[in-house]
Amino acid sequence: MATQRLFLALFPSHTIQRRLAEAGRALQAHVGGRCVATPLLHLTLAFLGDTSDDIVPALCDRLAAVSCASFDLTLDQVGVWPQAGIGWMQPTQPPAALWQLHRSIQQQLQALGLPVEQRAFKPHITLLRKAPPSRGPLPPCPAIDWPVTTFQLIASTLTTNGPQYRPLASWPLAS
Ligand code: 2AM
Repeated sequence: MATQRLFLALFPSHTIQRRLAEAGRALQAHVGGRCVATPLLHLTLAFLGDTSDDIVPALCDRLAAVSCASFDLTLDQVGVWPQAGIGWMQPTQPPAALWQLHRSIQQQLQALGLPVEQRAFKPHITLLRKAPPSRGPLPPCPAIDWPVTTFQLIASTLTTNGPQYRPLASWPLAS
C-alpha cells in the first residue's frame, strides 16, 4: 500500500522566511550547526510520518472541519535544544488561538485513529540542525511578527540533499 511521509505545518511568507533565515545565521555564528534552507522554514503543528494514501481524503475532510481564528505570532526568542541538536526560534507568548489550532488538529487525527504526539507541544521553528550545545548567553534577536492565516498538509521526501516538501492542501483560518 502506498504511503507518504506527512506533516501539518504553518509556512510563513517568503519575506518572513528570509527574516527567519537571518536569525538562523546569527544563531549559527554563535553556536555552529547547519542552517535549514530558507524555503523549508516552517512551524510543525503535527508530524504524521508514513501515512497510507487511502486515508488522505478522509484526513483532508477532517482538517477542513478544523475551526480556528487567524492569529499573529510574535517570534522573539532563539535557543538550542542540545540533545536534539536543534537551534530554534519561538514565541515566548504563543497566542491562545495557536493552542486551539493544535488541539483541534489533534482531535481530528485521533478521530481517524492516526498517531498523535504525546509530548507537550512546543511551538518552534527549527533554524539549525546538528547544533552543538550553546555556551553562555545567546544574543537577543529582533522579534519577527508573523500573521498566520492558513495551515498546510505537506508531503516530505527525504533525499541525499535533505528533505523536499510538497504542499498537498491548505486551509484558511477564520478572519
Ligand atoms: P523539527 O523541525 O522540530 O525537527 C518535518 O519532518 C517536520 O516534522 C520537522 O520540522 C520536524 O520538526 C517535525 N517532526 C516532528 N516529529 C518528527 C519525527 N519523529 N521525525 C521527523 N520529523 C518530525
